[in-house]
Amino acid sequence: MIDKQFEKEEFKKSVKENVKFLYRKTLEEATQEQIFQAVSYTVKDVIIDNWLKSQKAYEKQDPKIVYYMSMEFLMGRALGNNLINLGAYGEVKEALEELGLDINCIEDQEPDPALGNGGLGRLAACFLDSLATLNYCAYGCGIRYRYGMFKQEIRDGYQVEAPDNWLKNGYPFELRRPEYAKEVHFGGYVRVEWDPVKNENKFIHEGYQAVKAVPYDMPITGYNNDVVNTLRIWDAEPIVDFNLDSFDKGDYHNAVEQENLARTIVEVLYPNDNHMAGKELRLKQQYFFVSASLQAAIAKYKKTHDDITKLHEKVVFQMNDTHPTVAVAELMRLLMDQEGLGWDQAWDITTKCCAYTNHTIMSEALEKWPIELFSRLLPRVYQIIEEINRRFILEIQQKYPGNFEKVKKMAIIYDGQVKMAHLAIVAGYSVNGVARLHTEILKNQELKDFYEMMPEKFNNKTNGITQRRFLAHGNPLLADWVTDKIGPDWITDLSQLSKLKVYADDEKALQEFMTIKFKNKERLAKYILEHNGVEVDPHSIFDIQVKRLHEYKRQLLNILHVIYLYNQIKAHPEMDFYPRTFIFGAKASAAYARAKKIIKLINCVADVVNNDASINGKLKVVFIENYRVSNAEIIFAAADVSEQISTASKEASGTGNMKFMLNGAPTLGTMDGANVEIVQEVGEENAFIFGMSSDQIINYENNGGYDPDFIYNTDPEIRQVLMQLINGTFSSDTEMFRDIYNSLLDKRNMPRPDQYFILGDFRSYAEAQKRVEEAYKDEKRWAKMALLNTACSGKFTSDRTIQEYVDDIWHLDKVIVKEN
Ligand code: GL9
Repeated sequence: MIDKQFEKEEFKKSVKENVKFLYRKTLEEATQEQIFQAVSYTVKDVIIDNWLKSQKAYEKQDPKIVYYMSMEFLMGRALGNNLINLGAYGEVKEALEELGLDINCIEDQEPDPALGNGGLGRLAACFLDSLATLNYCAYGCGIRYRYGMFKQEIRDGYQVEAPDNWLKNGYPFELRRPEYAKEVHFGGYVRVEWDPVKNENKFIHEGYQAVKAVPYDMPITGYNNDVVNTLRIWDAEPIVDFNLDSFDKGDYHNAVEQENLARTIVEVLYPNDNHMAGKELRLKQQYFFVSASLQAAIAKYKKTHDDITKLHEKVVFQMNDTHPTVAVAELMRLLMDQEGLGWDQAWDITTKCCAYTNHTIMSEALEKWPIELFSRLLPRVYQIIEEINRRFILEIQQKYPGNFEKVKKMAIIYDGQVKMAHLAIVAGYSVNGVARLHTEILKNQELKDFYEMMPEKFNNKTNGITQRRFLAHGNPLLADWVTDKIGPDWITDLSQLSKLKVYADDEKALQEFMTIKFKNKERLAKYILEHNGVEVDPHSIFDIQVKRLHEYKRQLLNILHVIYLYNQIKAHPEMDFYPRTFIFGAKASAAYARAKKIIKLINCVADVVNNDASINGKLKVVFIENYRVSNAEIIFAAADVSEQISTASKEASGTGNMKFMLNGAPTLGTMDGANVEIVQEVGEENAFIFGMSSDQIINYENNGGYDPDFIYNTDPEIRQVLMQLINGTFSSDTEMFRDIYNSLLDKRNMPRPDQYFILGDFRSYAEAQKRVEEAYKDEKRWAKMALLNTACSGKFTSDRTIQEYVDDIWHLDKVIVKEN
């Protein structure tokens, strides 16, 4: 099963040779970073053989290809994951040990490629892993940002952003492919010319600025099947020849601008989560990678097929949120202006090739571009969108004669803006949400009009996560235990985990399970001590909330509850209280002032609580700096409680919730996103559910009647907690948290005070937390709950999600690469 290249002796030899070849050093002289590079090159060698083999198999079998178009791929480190999927992790670990090296230290040398913000980008990464593992031919298409998600430092309790220069030492797992470079054009104007031969107008784009898109390919290894797919991310380079040319022509200004465009376009990932910044450069990024990816896909298709009108038989473009939906118009442009098709034919193909996934109902995330900006930047593409819009409005009027409200609500271009979601729904043949509840809300609320007009397009695909990274790699102790109990098939068939249910009352098994949890808690405690300088007790309950910082995710509810507990312990020192460690990890968007203040609040509360000797260490608060994929793996493995406490209806799915569950942490959560399905799988008695339902929340939002002020005035304990935000308890500057306080109570808040119903859910949350404590005190009961969470998490593998996409949307063919 293990590839020959991973014979230990050969592997060791190869690493030594690479160190010599790359750095002219012996192993003893090389730094850990250099050894990481050498090890990675050895692994890449093996991967490249499989990559070539996969390519050959694809050429021979000619399968349909999915292009997963995404502005974000939050890949995390590649070395360990590749070793897992090659079935060589154990072998390599031993080989390195024999060389006197620790595989964990070597893995730690790798930069954590963070070309994504959060759930949406990580989902894309999990999908690529599952596609390769399930033997499907797939390309990820994205951007090779010079700087990924910023590094977060906490200074004096504040978030400080530092650039993430992930390419500084060179990235061993990427391959530059200049032979596949494409040109992308911006600005200029469209000249219309009569074509007397074809008897129709020709549209000629002129006076534009051009950028060269150069692809870098990263290998995506499947699990133990020799499949290697490709993540193709595009870099921008100036077009040198054109430059000199225009310089000769005296067009110096334009030449410089073009250089600048190439330099700035892929410079940095926008660090926004569920929020649209509306910056011109962002639209440039979108068009840049979409145009290059589509050109490459068409060129690849044409190499082996001569009928472009059958493109949809071999190609599907999945648009990850609205970010790449300009693809619809760009594909029309390429089919008409480059391939010479007429409108109707081009539209027929486009609407059979494009599908759209919606990832949020947060209104501030909806992408809308001013027509002034759009038409200036992409004049020909804008023209095409105008025509798509004109034809769509005719359809609306035909279906709903005289109903101008419908046109107003559904048009693609309205109020001087291009609405990208509308474009995606009109042109896409599939529109999916990412959890059952989310899809229902789309159908019945947010996208109701579209659902009524085209119900056949709408479908649900509940998100999933890859167990290869989040169990096999992140939690080796539990992975080995599971394999010991039920065999190794769970690695590619997570439904196997249900076989663990027979151990739910087996005391020995429960003990083993909790011993592993304890060891993982010790591992995290060590990490926290090393990185935060805080000592935490692995015997305490590890209660963890890690995710992007956003008001709707309600980290504020969590920390206000911590303050409430602190008050309780201080007021009743004799009170029975099980020691608890509240762990947070979250990046706030650099421009999201209130989110950053909440980070400061968490750290200020931590300062007070952690240093108050009078509470005997019963309560600890830790903010883990720079939460990212690599430390997430350690964090999930160590969790006792999974905090999933978003305002019901707001979290489209969540995927962290699934990673906690897989690792044996019960959910403390609202009936939101995929939590609903988690509870269905594990049973309500093995989760801690609280808070208002999405119906209640939506009802308040539509009809009013929510009054946080009343709660504040009638619940003295809540009132005390809120007063402490502004009376100097956690900061000598009493104005420090005024904005947070006001956000909950000030009537001038739009659309209303306490927009996310924190006070409304507070009591219910506190009561659920009490139930957590009671359950945890009963060791056997808790162990059973924890084990059942792992045992019931089979549904939430991204393998299941991908198979559903394949069956219902993509219709891909399986490809065999590994001969037996
Ligand atoms: C998100 C949703 O907020 C999550 O609930 C969902 O699990 C993921 C994946 O479907 O998508 N939508 C969204 O805009 N983000 C999500 O995480 N944010 C980013 O990561 C940019």
